[in-house]
Amino acid sequence: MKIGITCYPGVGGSGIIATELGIQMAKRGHQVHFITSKVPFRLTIDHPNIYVHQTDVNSYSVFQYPPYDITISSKIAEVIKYYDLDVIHMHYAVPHAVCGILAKQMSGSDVKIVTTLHGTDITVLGHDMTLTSAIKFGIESSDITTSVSNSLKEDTYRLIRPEKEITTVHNFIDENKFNMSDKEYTAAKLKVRYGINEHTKVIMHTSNFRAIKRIEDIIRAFNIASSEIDAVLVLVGDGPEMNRMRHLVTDLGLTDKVIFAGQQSDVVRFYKMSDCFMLLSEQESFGLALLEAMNCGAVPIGSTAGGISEVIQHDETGYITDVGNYEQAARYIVALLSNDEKYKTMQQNMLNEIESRFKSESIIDQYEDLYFSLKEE
Ligand code: GMT
Repeated sequence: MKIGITCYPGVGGSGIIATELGIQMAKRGHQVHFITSKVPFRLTIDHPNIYVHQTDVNSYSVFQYPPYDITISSKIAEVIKYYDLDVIHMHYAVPHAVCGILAKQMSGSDVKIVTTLHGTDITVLGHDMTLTSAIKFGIESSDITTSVSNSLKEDTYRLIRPEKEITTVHNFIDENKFNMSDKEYTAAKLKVRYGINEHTKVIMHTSNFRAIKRIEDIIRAFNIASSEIDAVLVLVGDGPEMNRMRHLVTDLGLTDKVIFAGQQSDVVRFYKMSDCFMLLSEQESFGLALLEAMNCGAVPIGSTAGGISEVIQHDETGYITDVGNYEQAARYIVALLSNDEKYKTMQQNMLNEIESRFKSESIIDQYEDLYFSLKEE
């Protein structure tokens, strides 16, 4: 099939899923066209079935805002027409599903539209009444709408009330990249680089440092737990909360135990160095970083937000804490990292769970079946 993909190309789970799906579809013999404002950051392979169409958004001074949505719609329309695409897969209802619908009309083609909801479009923008109509329109006018978790699907029905079936297709990871191979060696090397002792436990978090990630809770939980266990906290990424978090770490007297590693292009090394991965967000449709970290052997502690409990089975493959309850999170850190036997059991359960529920091949099959079902219509 000929498939167009539009996503936000920067660092972020939705762009990663869109890119990885495109790569895997290309490997399965489909022709894949990325239509984006930049080359997606995880698109690091060169494959004859992959085409990248980049749009430049003009910012003429007469326009108050750069016309991203119209520009990308116009580009999608060109690609639909020129390559006679069968399907366009839009990541996010707003703006991309709406752009896809506009592009289809501009192109005059019968191209089918698949839209995947990733979270921010619903759980954050869904509360903004000025966008509700656009989100609903994007969902209802797509031929197929998918959601990355059951929780996000339920939130979408509750907040947007679309008259449309939504299919859950969970996120997945590239197991060739995120895995346990060379874990000990990679960890040892990176520990030396960061001055971390060989036997010190490593707790990690990575995100875009937005307030909804509640990194403060992670730092406060670590502060309590670190009085009982020998551990460091490694924070990877950057964003609006960075400054506040640096101050908090200083105020708590934790500068020797918290490492701000900043934005990293190769985050796998950090997952492999980690014993535990924390994601205590107040909203999280899925938490792709959890899955990446887990397959690299880091046992997770997550919050009850959104789809996190579809990824972690409490007390079996990790722990789940109530949003905001950092004291509870601290108890779980200690329970996990002070009992080697329990840790090993959980780690093994976690690896088995990913293999049985989130195997990339079976998730990609689900998307491919959806594409094929549209071709047969
Ligand atoms: O987590 C973010 O803030 C980034 C955001 C994005 O646009 O990439 O992530 C969303 O999509 C990911 C891929 O489906 C999910 O794993 C994240 O949970 C989701 N983020 C939120 O729901 C806040």
